[in-house]
Amino acid sequence: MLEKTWRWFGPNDKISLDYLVQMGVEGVVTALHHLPIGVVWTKDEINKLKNQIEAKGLRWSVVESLPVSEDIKTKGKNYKQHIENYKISLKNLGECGVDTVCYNFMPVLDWTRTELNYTHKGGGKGLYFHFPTFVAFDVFILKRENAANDYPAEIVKEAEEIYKKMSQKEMDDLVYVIIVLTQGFVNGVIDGTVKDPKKVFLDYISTYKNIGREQLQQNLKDFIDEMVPVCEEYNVNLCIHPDDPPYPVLGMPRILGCADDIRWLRNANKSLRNGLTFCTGSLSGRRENDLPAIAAEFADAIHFVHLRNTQHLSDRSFYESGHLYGSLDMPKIVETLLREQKRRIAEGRKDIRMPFRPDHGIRLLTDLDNDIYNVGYPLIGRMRGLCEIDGLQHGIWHLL
Ligand code: DNO
Repeated sequence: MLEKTWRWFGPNDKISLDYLVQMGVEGVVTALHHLPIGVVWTKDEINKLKNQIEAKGLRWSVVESLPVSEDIKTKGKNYKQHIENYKISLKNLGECGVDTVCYNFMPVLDWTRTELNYTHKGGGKGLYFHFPTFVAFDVFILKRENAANDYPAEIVKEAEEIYKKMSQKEMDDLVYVIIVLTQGFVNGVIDGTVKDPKKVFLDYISTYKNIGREQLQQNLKDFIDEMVPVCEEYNVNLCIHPDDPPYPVLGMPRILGCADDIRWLRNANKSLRNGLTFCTGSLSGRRENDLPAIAAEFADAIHFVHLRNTQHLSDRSFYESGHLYGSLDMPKIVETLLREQKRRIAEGRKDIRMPFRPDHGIRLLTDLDNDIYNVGYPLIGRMRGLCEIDGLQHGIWHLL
């Protein structure tokens, strides 16, 4: 069965490793969160964290993330240095026995949501992406040049209505949610202390002025081609996280959002080290994506799994609907992954753990009492997801 993992944000996380043990977690998903993007992860630092995890009888299952700097994505001024540093970090991780490394190649922003307190039945609260509100942010609040041309006229109109009704505080909050709050703890480029986040953000966006889809693909391919030989030598599996949402935003390209994109990725470098984080929630942002089919087609290159469900709404809007229930066929997805695991076992492959983590969670019960958890990562809501998926996988495994 898929290894049960949990995203843990390091020693300052309010959810302790002891809690993880109580919940039946097997593997920890974490990173050296205290280090700035682009520096070398030394063996000392890696082992310090690894020893803490192992002292509790857990395994450091996946690195999420070893962040790829903007200079690597854009081939900026520190490109060469950052590529070298990334290689050394991979080598060090491999030598310390940490063999699965997640990263993403999204320009400037990592994941994007417009609201953090979408209210569910009975008062649980979760994350929401309201497309017209995002357009209002882009066109009317950020005022990115020519942004309106990127959207259908009726959506821009709806966005304008939303904007006109917003107070200054609501606008500031939206900026903070999109640029800072959902980013900081996952290695965002803009920290909460900058005076004018909108201005800094627009400056970052402008670095992509001359980088279209093909150029970004080329930069990703160059990055992968540099890393794969190191991964082969030190036994590390790289797994790119899909774009969330999985289409271009804010005038910048996004290149990992659908089956065609993943086909491109796998063809760009055929080594299995060039693998995928199969994130159901991210890929579900394009409703035409057939998640079980994507899982089946790329099964052999899936090194890490994020499971959560989504409820599609009109246009491109959606809310996060927990783990089992929603628009996605979670049993079918889990069945596909378990079949792949059986296949790997039969083939004698070594990478049979196939770690999954319950991705995000609705804030439930005591999660609502305070704001001590990172956005999207509450205790009870995620534990519910862990249990639901684990029950599901036990049932399916029994029947396979
Ligand atoms: C959000 C996460 C992402 C993810 C990175 C991986 O909740 O899924 O921030 O960790 O994109 O590099």
